[in-house]
Amino acid sequence: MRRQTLLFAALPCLFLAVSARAASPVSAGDAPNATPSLLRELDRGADTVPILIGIKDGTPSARALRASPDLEGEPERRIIRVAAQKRLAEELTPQRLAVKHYYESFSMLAGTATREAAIALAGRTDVLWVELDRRAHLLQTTPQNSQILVRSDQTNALGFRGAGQAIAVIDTGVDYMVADLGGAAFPNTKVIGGTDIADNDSDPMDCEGHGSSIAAVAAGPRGVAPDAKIVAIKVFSSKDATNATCQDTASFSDIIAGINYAITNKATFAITAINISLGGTFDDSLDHGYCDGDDPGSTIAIDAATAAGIVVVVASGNDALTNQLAVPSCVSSAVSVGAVYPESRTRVSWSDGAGGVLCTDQPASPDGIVCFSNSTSNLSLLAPGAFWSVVTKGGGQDSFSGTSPATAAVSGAIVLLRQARPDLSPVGLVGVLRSTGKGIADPRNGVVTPRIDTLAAVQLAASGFAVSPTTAVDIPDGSGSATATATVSGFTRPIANVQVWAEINHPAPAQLRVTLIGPDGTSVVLQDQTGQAEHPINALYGDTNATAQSLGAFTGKQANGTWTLKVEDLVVGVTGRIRAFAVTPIPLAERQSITKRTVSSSRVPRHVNPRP
Ligand SMILES: [Ca+2]
Ligand SMILES: [Ca+2]
Repeated sequence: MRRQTLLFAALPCLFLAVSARAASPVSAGDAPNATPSLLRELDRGADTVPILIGIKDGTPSARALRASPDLEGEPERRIIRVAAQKRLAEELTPQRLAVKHYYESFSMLAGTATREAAIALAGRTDVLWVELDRRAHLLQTTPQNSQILVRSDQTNALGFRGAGQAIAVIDTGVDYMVADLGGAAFPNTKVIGGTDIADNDSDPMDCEGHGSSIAAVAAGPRGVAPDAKIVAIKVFSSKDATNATCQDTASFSDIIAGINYAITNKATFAITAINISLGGTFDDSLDHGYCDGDDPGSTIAIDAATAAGIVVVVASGNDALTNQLAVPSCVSSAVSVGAVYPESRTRVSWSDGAGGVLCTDQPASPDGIVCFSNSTSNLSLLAPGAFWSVVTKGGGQDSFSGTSPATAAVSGAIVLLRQARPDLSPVGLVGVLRSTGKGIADPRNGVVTPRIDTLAAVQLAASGFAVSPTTAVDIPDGSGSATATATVSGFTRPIANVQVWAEINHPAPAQLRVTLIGPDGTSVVLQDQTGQAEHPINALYGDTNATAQSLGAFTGKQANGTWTLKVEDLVVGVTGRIRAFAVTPIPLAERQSITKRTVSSSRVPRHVNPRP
């Protein structure tokens, strides 16, 4: 059931686990027969519009003919209808109306009109109506449980579908001939670019199916960002010329070459995220925090991609480990992803890939962590990682499970959020997903990690989240302090509380004192010389992590201004750096405000609650 064979082995191996411009507004009076949707499109400033035109040609209406059918008269009506359509088209000339379809069976014409012609048509006495020729999306059946859990179906319905962005999938290739993934020769409308690094050719046809299913979870019609594009970067060698099977493993140098390709081609393909549902485990059972020192090659590559504005999303691995993540998901600048269930099952057992059972969940329930999902304190996010029903190589449907599809879901979520918040940096995008996610406790190790909620993420007000622009502040060893700052602006209400995301790559957090200082100088110690070696600080204080002193000191204060995270390393020997700092002010609840101020609800400023 789990795609285990290509998954984990020892470290050298890998697992697969409109443009708008100013235009004068158009009123219904200017274009009396225009439908509201066409008026809205014209108001947006469109130069040309695809339209359908209802024509009065003297023939009985479709409704009248349904009431009194007249089959004998139909050949004559066809001639009359098309003649009327052609007269109108000739009068307008192709410059003003480029005809797409004449319809002999309907009193209707389709084409693309200039703005001026569309308005003129909507005022003619021989035109019944003019409507916008809408674009149809593939009609989905009911959304699958994973989409419902992370609310990507609701997010998509708001128009956040990932248009204009691409996800680079570093994997086994992508079957671009499958209808859900473009259904045409490479490159096509879905798989817009890519390469085959492993076989050193330009054709990234999938040799396994894993990469195709990853692309489908991230950007397929039943995935998280159905309008996003895919850049297919193949890093597994095909065993034969027909790409029927892949080699079992890929090399890290090829994965790094894939990251290099994505950075080089970022602008060409508008790449927002790199998806790496691959990795290898450490060959020991020790606690491993961030592994920048263990894998400097991946670290340089992922740091560079992040600096170039690309979010690198990496699977945590499927080894049921509770004290380490797979390489390279353990790199501090990678966004590591673990798996939860999207639905209930009485009992689920997962294979170890060698004929045995790796682990069993009994029962499995929505938001329960899947027992194979690797976890430790530096895990970034959780997402659905079981029972994705998506297309695979060759076009069949697959039930796809693992931290691999969970990672693809996060790549899709990054793209949705980027569409809503083009202002956010890679770290900011991850920070919003973390701050708006639902905290899920891992019963195996007590680590609490946010499960993505795409709707809450896209609806978080810009004033309700501030992130530090710097992401690698060195902490002095043994004395002094390092600081990172985040500036809140436009937050109009007093705060009930504040939530802080702090990520500090340090091998011995017990050497650290971490303090939050508000805009007015109020300070609260978040963490004071506590923690465990090789368990770096990756905290959501005020949400999933407790604080040394109460955050209540900030209640009722104003949020606007500069917030400071101060980190002191009190013991000489080893040190580290601040990787991320963000502040999420939580407004006093509207109900409280109404009670206190007794104002009418319509006058209370509306805010999107960051934690609905
Ligand atoms: Ca190839
Ligand atoms: Ca130190």
